[in-house]
Amino acid sequence: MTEQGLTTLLADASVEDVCRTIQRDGGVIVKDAVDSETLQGLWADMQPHFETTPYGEDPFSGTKTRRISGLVGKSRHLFPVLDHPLVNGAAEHFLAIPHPMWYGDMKISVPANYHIGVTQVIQIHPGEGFQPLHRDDSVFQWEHPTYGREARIQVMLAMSDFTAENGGTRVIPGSHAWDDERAPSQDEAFSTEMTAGSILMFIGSTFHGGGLNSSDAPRTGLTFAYDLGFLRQEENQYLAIPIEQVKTFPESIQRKLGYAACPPLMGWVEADGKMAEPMTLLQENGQARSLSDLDAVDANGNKIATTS
Ligand SMILES: O=C(O)CCC(=O)C(=O)O
Ligand SMILES: [Fe+2]
Repeated sequence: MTEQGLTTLLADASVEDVCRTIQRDGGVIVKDAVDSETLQGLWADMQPHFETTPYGEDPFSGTKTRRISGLVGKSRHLFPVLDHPLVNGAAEHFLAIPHPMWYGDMKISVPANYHIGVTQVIQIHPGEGFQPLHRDDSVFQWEHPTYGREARIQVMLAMSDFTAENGGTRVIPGSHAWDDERAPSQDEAFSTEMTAGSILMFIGSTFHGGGLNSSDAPRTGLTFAYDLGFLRQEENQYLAIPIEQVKTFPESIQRKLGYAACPPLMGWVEADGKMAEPMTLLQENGQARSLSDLDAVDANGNKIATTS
């Protein structure tokens, strides 16, 4: 366990390095993970929303903090961040874990997938205090030690520099391993210091919270979560983004919004008289992809149909 804040890796780090560090410490920082063109695009797209978004009204939201949500519908510059190979690699590693189950007398292995759980730009203004330390998997009332798997991986992109003075996210390294009896304390938390374009990634069981801003400028971060595909999304993506707009998005983003079903059966919708993937509803003359096409495998790794 580290005695320091989280480790910072460079953007050319491997998925294995990222996952090993998260597994050990509960989180990791990746420097310069997002290019300046994407960052500038995000700033431009968010600008009008800063002007119309009020401060929060409670200590968790922050009474000197602005939160802009529903980001997938507000900025296509978010797409490369959602598709970032290190983020997707970490989400695959921690969330898309096959689960064994019986199908009649056959022991099968069914993979999970992941979808977007929440999207938010969080702008902490001068004078804001510490946000209470918390675990983001609390929304699922998740137990700790976890049920052998994580529920969420959270990403925080620094849109402006994060420092100890301006409210850089406070993280307690190693706290993902704590049980539910142990309280978090600011004495054990470290501020995330990273330059704009860098990302902080942590798992849902890691204690963290927004920092106190004693500087004279706002701190701006863009956060999103990937959640286990069979858990309800914290921010309702189906209601946040009109389906006609979702139809214009690339397939990878549609799937991440939750229009892919999670094997074996979660999230289906009737189409052509079949239990089909919601993706079918997004395609012009879409052929219903029956859930029996999903990817369960038997003990020998052979693909099997789970319904029919
Ligand atoms: O703004 C931050 O640095 C963290 C915010 C956070 O953890 C939350 O709102 O859940
Ligand atoms: Fe949080």
